[in-house]
Amino acid sequence: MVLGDMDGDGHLDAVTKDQGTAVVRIFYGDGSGKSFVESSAGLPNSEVGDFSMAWHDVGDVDGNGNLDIVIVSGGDAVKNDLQVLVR
Ligand SMILES: [Ca+2]
Ligand SMILES: [Ca+2]
Repeated sequence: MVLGDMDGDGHLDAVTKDQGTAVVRIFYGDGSGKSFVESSAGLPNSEVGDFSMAWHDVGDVDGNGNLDIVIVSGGDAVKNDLQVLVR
């Protein structure tokens, strides 16, 4: 899980992946630190591969001010795959 303000409302949100799958989910925080609302809206490519992801993080890759999700997939010792979900 990584934290970042994915929707720009000033409150931290949590970006997770399902255990054993390649599905990314965002849980939007309300600023209380106690309540999060799950949404996959804006993640049309969240199913990123047939193998489990090894690592994911958030950062503004394209410099537009919105955090993007960067995923490095693993599972094959020879081939790794880099995916960027640009927002
Ligand atoms: Ca937020
Ligand atoms: Ca961006």
